Amino acid sequence: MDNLNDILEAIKTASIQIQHLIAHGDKGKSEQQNSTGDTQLKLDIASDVIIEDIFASVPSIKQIVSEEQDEIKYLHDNGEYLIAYDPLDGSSLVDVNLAVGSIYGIYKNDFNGANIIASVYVVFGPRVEMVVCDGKKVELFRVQSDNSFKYIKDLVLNQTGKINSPGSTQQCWYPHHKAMIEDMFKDGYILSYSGGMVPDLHHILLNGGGLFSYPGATDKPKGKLRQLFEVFPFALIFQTAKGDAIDGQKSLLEVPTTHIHDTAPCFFGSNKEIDIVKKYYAKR
Ligand code: FDP
Repeated sequence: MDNLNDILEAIKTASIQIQHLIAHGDKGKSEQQNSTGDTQLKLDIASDVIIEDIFASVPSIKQIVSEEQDEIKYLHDNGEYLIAYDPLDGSSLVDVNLAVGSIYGIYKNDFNGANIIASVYVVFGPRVEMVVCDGKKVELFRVQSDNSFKYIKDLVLNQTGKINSPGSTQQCWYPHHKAMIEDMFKDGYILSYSGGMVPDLHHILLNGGGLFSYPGATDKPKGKLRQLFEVFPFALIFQTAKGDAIDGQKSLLEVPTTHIHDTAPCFFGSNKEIDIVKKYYAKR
């Protein structure tokens, strides 16, 4: 990750500022909506400004695009990296004091799944933790009392796990999806779903396995989670951690992107659970 070190340092600096903002900043709603139509919280906007200001001083960054904005921004002509980020995923959970996170996908040449080369996410929970993936390994770091990030361990998934984390509105699930989730519970899987993608996926990674799903459904046939900011960064992490990430059949990193805010149905998990998804989705 050597040539990405400046970016990693920038993310660390931004994360410490965002941590302070979450703890002490204004939690109210703004007057603005983002391009997906969500009313932005003042925390979303302030986190976005923190990250953009810090990335603006990193010469290796060519372009950035934020989940909170409509357009790609051009930073440094000679930069090599393109970064798509969600400054504060699950921000509405701050009000009820649940964990939230920031997600960063680092791309080369173009924003699409085939070009993602690294990803980082930061969980703001009882502790602040950062997970870094360079496509070869997945490393966990934890923020210390002096705001430094201490390496804890590499994250590797087992072949199977216990957690089932099923997203989207149940009454909108297609029958094959409903059958799959119900059969998994009958087989002994345990429900875990906080409504924040970052802590929900972090839980599976730290527990060594399970399944997180946000499927296509009758209300949202292409799912809800955004490819560039949420889906591809976690797909790289799950694949590198010896699990997998699919859209129901194929690898999520093969899903084409035609617009920066495109979404995709998505399934992240350990290998046994991803095989279960393939089996039920082949039957549909
Ligand atoms: P949120 O809308 O609260 O920002 O990215 C969107 C996200 O949260 C994910 O973090 C989370 O997994 C998902 O939406 C939750 O969606 P549902 O409310 O439909 O369960």
